[in-house]
Amino acid sequence: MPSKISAHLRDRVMGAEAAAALIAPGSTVGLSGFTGSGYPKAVPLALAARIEAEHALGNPFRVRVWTGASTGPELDGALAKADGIEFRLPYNSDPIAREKINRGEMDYFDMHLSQVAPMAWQGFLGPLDTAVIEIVGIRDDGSLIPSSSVGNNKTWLDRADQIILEVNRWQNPALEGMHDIYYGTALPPHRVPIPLVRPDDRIGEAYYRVDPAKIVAIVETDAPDRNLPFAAPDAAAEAIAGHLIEFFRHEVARGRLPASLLPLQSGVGNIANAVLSGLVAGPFEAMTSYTEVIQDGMLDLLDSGKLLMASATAFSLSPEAAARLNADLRAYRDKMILRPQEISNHPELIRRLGCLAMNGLIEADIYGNVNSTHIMGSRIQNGIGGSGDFARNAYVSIFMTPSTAKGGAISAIVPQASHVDHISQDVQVLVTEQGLADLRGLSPKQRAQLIIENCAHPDYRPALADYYRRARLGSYGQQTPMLPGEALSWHQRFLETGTMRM
Ligand code: 0RQ
Repeated sequence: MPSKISAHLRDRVMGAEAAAALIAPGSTVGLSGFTGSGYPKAVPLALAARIEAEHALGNPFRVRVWTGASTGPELDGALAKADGIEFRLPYNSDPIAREKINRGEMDYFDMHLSQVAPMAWQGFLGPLDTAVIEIVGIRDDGSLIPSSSVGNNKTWLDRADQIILEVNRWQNPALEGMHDIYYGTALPPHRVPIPLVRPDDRIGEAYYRVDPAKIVAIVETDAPDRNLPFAAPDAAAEAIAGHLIEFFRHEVARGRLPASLLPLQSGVGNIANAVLSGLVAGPFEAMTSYTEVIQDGMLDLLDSGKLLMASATAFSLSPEAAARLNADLRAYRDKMILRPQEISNHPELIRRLGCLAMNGLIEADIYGNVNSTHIMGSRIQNGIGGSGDFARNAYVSIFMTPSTAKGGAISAIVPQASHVDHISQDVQVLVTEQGLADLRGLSPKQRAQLIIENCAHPDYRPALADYYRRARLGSYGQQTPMLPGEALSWHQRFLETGTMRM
């Protein structure tokens, strides 16, 4: 099937190499892509090849990369491997880029996803030279049909000096009409309320607007999204899902949640996906979702009829789920809305809708400060992503994790978090396979007792209780008792011996 490209732009169709040649060394490139969907698949590869060729000649060539969130091996992987990324924002999960960042060879600004587009508009991030955006097609009126993620595409198209489009035939034409691109954002002092009051409200347009004069290249592609398999839920994930469903049931019984719950936000990772699958068997009906990505568990929930609709900015599916979705996209289309990430993650909307935020973590301390990003305080895993947008503004902010990592050598509950993404005020419920700690309304000392008793692994519980008891005796202050010389000793022990165990 030929690509859908309006006739008046056909003269700008070219190969990926010719398009990549239009990107200058040292320039800033804003690319589409969010959790492995909707990213350009040909131009970044061609750019990486060009960078490698220039490096072989001894010529410096790196670019600054802005995206929606994580992308795929053809983008972050290839450019990082070519040593072609000088600076990157926001969320990254590519292993090669992660390695470069952790070796100090690539600068990375890990920022709240809702803030990327506004900050670009505010001029805080500097100028944007080129946008490289995957789309499904170009309509006769010049508007663009969005692909499987929206991310920051609207902003990159608006802000960039020049635009390269990748029209991907692999993407399902039935995506057309699924998107809701809101053009009502403005800079202070001209901001007005965003008129979205239900997760299924449509407040924008189904297409991107674009200035045709800025389109310098159109590249046709036919390549799949990076769809990674999810691990089948293990016993820990199932236990976490069980505790959470019991908590929701209790909240409904107390009249603190409606029987259909409130719009669900579910984070990235296997645990979050397992919780969604757990809700398929749970007692709640007529649920909705206002979240960042639609993952396998969300599709299962839609199929079960228990979830009425899902609003997000991107798909994040396993290959099987992507095939299932694509085979029947028209049937799903009325139940899904993809929006710009500044809207899917907007604090105003998350607070208004009263989202139930459920996110994974790396470690939490006994007071409920959460580290989502840095292993042993310094090595980046992925990034804060949208977890901060949702956690601070949620109706209930829930974090969940297995109580240990690396085969039990690491306790996910520690005396002090080695890095803090979410302060204790933004962490209201903590869940591990051991149990759930409802921290709402509790003082730091009350939180510590509950977290140690309910969430810590039995192998680490006595040592945590002992630390806390001694901190109560020897701390400088008694609001949040701590022993500064010992608080990070568990991490130091791991670095020296390979385990946090005594
Ligand atoms: O490493 O792959 O090398 O074994 O971290 O851990 O257990 O697979 O967990 O997939 O649920 O991800 C926080 C990373 C959890 C994710 C995080 C190691 C562990 C493994 C992954 P290996 P798991 P998950 C909001 C959602 C931030 C962004 C966000 C994340 C790897 O949830 O990136 O929330 N969150 N966005 O071994 C050392 C520890 C560890 C540890 C785990 N304590 N110490 N290593 N690991 N805990 C936006 C949306 O709505 C999408």
